[in-house]
Amino acid sequence: MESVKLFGTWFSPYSRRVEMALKLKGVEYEYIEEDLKNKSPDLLKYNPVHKKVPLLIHNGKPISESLLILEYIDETWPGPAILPSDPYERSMARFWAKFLDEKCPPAMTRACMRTGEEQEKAYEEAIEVLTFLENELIGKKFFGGDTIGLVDITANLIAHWHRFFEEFSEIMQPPLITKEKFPNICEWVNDYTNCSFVQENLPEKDKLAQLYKARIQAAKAATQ
Ligand SMILES: N[C@@H](CCC(=O)N[C@@H](CS)C(=O)NCC(=O)O)C(=O)O
Repeated sequence: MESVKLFGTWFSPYSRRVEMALKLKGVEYEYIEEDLKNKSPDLLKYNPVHKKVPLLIHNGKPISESLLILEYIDETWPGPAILPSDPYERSMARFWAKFLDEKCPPAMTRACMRTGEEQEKAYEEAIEVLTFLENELIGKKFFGGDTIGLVDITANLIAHWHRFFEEFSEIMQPPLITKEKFPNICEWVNDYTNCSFVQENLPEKDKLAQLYKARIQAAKAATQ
């Protein structure tokens, strides 16, 4: 009997990516909610390098790092493909997924949470990053084409989490993601969040809003 365990945290866009991929493939799994302030012995044992969620344990074998887990899921279970089969398209999907991880969170969170010159610089960086993504969506419904793929799953932060940063960051004027500036991204957010397996795996709005409100206030208090 196959055993699939996922160690995650409800508010983590990284662990939600893995849940989306497992749901997309129809894989049954046991979900274990981690308290990141008091990490479980299993998390420390099976992810000793990073000590982070998500952590997938398949038949006793651990896999960490969300992008690697997504590829593992795609190669292990049948069902809708997460990565394209064409080698060039595969490498492009990996390129944009890596770009999203490396470039988006730093610029977008600093644009919402910092002040003064640092915030202005991060805002400009975030516009640049989002413009690349806007152009990637020209003529496409999803980053993956007609269906959701690796880049769409990776971009869940932009689709859901980002709006809470914007909402509670009074310093972010003008707003970052608008229909006027990024029409393709806004349409993508709508199509993406309307897919049932995505919707089922997004954290509850009010709970997430409270968490980010508290984080943004704490970040502001620390800089005053
Ligand atoms: N690069 C990792 C990032 C995962 C990550 O940052 N996880 C956070 C939760 S959102 C975590 O476990 N943090 C615990 C810590 O930093 O001690 C991935 O893609 O899986």
